[in-house]
Amino acid sequence: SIPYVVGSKSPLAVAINCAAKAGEWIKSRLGTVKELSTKYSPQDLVTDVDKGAETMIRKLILTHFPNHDILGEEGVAPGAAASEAALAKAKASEYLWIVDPVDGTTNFVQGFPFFCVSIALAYKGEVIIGVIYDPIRDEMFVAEKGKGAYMHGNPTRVSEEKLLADSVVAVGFNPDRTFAAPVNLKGIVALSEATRSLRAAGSAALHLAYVAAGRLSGYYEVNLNAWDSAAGALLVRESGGIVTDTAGNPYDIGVRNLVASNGKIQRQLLDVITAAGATGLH
Ligand code: 2AM
Ligand code: CA
Ligand code: CA
Ligand code: CA
Repeated sequence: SIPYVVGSKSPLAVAINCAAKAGEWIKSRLGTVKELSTKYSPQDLVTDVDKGAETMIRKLILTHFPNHDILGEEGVAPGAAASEAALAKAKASEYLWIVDPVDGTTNFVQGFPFFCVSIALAYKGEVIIGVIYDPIRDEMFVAEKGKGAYMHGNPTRVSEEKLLADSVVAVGFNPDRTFAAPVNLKGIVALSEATRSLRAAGSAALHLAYVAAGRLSGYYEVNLNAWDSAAGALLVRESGGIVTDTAGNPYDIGVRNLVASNGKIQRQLLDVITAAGATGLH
């Protein structure tokens, strides 16, 4: 069992509460965003809603767990170097909350209804809780390490597909036009030929929740950050699936090039990505 302070509110309850509250607020702000800024590239959007939701989540976590650390996307300076530095520091934490207040900001801004709140808790670097909330469909995906994954009380289960050729797989279009995107695109082309069909709906975390729930059989994206993947990776594993980096190493919060699946097609996915020269940068 999880060694948290006896007598405190359970971290799972706090994570669910944070995701529900932030998600509801985010939904209420749909269509209201007037001020858009970009972070390190024109593809990298941030809004007052991303920042407001992260502040809301931080406050709520610290009310219950004042000694815990928080790694949130909007609390980190833009760019890979700052993210790496924050992650290195975070790995030294005992309890670390990993928060993506809005995963799918471009969708949120467009009014395209596919975005979520992603909250994970790691203990000494290992993810023990993962919660992903889609406020549009009111779907709350939760996982606790060793205890399974659920959506509204029902266990989630990965798909049964054995062949990549029969599988629907999600991918992400990496926005970094200078180096990551060209590699990423080679993988996408190869997978478009090897799968039944591809989807790219613009939220890494929600794609992972869909792999956990068996709505997709796999997922591939390069150059992710811990806040995109931490909660979703636990959901997939606790639903019977597998998450690795593009070289096949098991998931940890430092993995940037991610392959997730129902397990049965993992080797086939890795082989196609490797043959395409699309394992990304290490
Ligand atoms: P975000 O909406 O939280 O920014 C889409 O392929 C996925 O990539 C989304 O989960 C999105 O998360 C993420 N993403 C967007 N911009 C990114 C960037 N500049 N670097 C890495 N990931 C990014
Ligand atoms: Ca972002
Ligand atoms: Ca994200
Ligand atoms: Ca985000």
